[in-house]
Amino acid sequence: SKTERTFIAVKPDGVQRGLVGEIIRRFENKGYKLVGLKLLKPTVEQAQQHYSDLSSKKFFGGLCEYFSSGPIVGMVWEGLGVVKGGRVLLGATNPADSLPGTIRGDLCIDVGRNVCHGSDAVESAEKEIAFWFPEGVVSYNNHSEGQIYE
Ligand code: DAT
Ligand code: MG
Repeated sequence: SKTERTFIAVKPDGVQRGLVGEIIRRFENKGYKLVGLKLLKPTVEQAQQHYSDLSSKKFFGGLCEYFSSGPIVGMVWEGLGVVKGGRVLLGATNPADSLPGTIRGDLCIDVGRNVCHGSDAVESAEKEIAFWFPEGVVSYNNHSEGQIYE
């Protein structure tokens, strides 16, 4: 449905490298609707919770250290198929495999510094949105909706 939502984050490397606007631009240009946005510095505990599914991986410690090393921009985007479509905009997890035209394919090199996060399923998106936006998201009418959807 048009109200499907996903959690997208610009990771600390993306913020430090000045890529926030570039990443937001790609979601805006696609036609997705921004319903949540905040700059925050995750604690290590928040990073561990966010990535809890990966706690058995050997890179988990480094991943959580990196994710909590500086501010991130957390966002909630809404639109038809936005969870899968958001992952398409991000590109493959490892930038070595991400196609040109994707955020990771165009903007980064190392899997451990891949500039952005995107929920991988509707269910995990709901969990991540509740975790990072416990206060809820913003409700408003998008004046372009009739131009984006038939
Ligand atoms: P994604 O971010 O595409 O959902 P993931 O959930 O499998 O990928 O992993 C989360 C993050 O962990 C990923 O963005 C970068 C890091 N990561 C994944 N695999 C890694 C690896 N083999 N070595 C180092 N970091 C890795
Ligand atoms: Mg993931």
